[in-house]
Amino acid sequence: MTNPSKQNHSVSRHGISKHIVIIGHGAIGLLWAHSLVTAGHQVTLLSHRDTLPDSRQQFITNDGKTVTNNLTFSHDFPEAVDLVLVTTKAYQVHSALSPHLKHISVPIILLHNGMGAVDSLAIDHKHQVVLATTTHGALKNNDTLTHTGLGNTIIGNYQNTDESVLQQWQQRLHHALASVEIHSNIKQPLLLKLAINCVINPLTAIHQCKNGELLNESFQPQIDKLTAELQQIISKLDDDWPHDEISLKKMIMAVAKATANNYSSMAQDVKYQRRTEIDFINGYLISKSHQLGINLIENNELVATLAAGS
Ligand code: KPL
Repeated sequence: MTNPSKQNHSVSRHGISKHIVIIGHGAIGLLWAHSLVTAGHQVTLLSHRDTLPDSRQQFITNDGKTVTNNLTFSHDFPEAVDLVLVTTKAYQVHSALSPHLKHISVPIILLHNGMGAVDSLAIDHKHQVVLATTTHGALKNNDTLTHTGLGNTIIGNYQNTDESVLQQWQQRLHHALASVEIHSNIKQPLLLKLAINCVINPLTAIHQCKNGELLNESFQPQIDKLTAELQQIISKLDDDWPHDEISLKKMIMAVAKATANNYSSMAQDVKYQRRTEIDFINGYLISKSHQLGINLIENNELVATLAAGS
């Protein structure tokens, strides 16, 4: 896709301006779009909506400033692109990216909750694929995006991305929306986020409660059993998994505490009767458990309870 002759060589605050295509204009896609545009980059937000969103979009920064940015929404994949950032829901990654995949020769970053979406893509050895996870909080309301919580984004090579290329993107992305770090074994932070989501998301969705309510004593026996199962399977999926049951539970409860006033994405999906990402969260580990001959009783029960309620 990169066509050097057509590249925009204007200078951003931190070097040459790049053209980034963002697929998925939910809260996290818009957060990156506003942040990258503010840092001087060119951004195209790919949309499949019949009516494209208004280009005038409000951005309320984490320190409370309101900025209006002109964002470019398009139905068509542009030419002369330097990076593709995919921020759709996990179950949309395949349909959103597949039509463009064969034309893309620049790095693709997949940033979504859950795991396994990359397995459904027809990527070949030429594709440079980076996986990412973030803890930033953002809320989308009509044409206003509020950056509700500062966080951290971790990126790592999944296939074929040179270390130097990864480092250049880490720096550009970090300047736009700090912090961004590289992890040499991206599977590890993804599995940790997955474990956190396997507990917080379905429980808050079933009970329609805020994340912080999971700190209540009444939830602890179920969270303990879930954590034991998660530890059992994840330690088999990553040879260098650094956690034990106790430290894993601490990490999960720390996120519940840090996001105590939030409704998880899954609690909101259930409330608004939208499809959830359960297949890519607990469902991902359940499918791995079949391959490994492990029975994830608690996780299966959560999935069944959610399905029964929908
Ligand atoms: O990622 C999240 C989600 O809601 O999907 C957590 C970490 C649970 C924060 O709400």
